[in-house]
Amino acid sequence: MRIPSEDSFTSRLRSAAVAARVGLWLGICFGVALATGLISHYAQGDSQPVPLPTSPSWLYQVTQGLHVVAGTAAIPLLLVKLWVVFPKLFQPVPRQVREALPTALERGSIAILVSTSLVQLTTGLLNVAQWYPWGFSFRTTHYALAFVAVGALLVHIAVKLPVIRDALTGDVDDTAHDRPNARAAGPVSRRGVLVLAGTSALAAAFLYTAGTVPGVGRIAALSSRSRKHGIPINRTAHSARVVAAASSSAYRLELVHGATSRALSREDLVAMEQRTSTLPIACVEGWSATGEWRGVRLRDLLDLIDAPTGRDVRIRSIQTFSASADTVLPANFADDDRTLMALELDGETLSMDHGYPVRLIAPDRPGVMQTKWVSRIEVL
Ligand SMILES: Nc1nc2c(c(=O)[nH]1)N[C@H]1C(S)=C(S)[C@@H](COP(=O)(O)O)O[C@H]1N2
Ligand SMILES: [Mo]
Repeated sequence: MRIPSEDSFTSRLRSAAVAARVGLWLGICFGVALATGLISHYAQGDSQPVPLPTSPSWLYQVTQGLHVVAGTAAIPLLLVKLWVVFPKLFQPVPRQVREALPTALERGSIAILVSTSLVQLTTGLLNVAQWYPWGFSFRTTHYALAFVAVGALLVHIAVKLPVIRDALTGDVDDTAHDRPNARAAGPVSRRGVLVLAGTSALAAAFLYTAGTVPGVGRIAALSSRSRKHGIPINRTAHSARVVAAASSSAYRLELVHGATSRALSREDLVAMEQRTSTLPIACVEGWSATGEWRGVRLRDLLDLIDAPTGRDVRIRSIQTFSASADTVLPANFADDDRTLMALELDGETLSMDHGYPVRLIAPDRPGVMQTKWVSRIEVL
């Protein structure tokens, strides 16, 4: 088989004018994904030097929804962009060292950009589909690679800036930056390619993440989950192996503050003053759903063990092997009046899959840290 040369690609659709426009949209998607991703990563950290706000309660729902929508929309855009610039892969390497070095740097940065982007988008996509076929921590890897991708993207933009500026200010049918051979008309116009790229980006984002939009969750293709009380179930009690302990009459919720401690049965919790909070669960995987939760205010429980306000609180689950099993609830979340140890959801006893006997529900908190099957609350 003969390796093609740059000149063997003759379509005038593979042009700087198209690449720059699709690249601009892709850049916007990456920017949104980076900003919202940093928020999510920070919110999931063990401690936040600057505390995040608890209001509005839907803020994380919006930022994480945007994160997944931006990432999903980027997939068709990246595919179109790669198709458009594909001939560049076959550009001859300059002979002179003086020219070869910048070319090598530029191509190196593009190789890094393309490969990290593909890994980021693929692993993100699988994450939304709740399929984790790898052995590394998704969050750590996704976070680290984001910086590599953005670094390479900045180099790429800097190198191409003159062409980008020209292409974006000129007409889409302008041929100034075309390769001399790229003269053949395509099956559609350049505008047609852009419309196609834009519509598939929107369609992908919608189909894949419709779970974030109230009311249309049921048509979400891969992000669909089984539901009870209209709220998806991310991990069942059975797969978390908590059924026996959660349904046992020996279950107690332990409250610990230094030497002071209490152990409450579910009946003890039911006997306390019950409060209602309407709050969303906003999963890092993009879906979110709002429920009416009823249960005991966390602050009321902390008062039982004389915990002062302003203290972080460690929340443990009956479940032992999970990122959600042991997390820290920052002080401003613990003291918020809406933060509950929920016993009911939408007027019914909490189902086993939603965290029976009792679960944490706090405003503006990543879903992954809304601990189900809570067994212990410790003041730090
Ligand atoms: N103990 C425990 N709590 C957990 C989880 C878990 O796997 N184990 N999953 C978390 C995740 S990722 C989300 S999005 C929410 C989902 O809550 P739901 O299943 O009631 O909708 O619970 C969180 N709490
Ligand atoms: Mo989640």
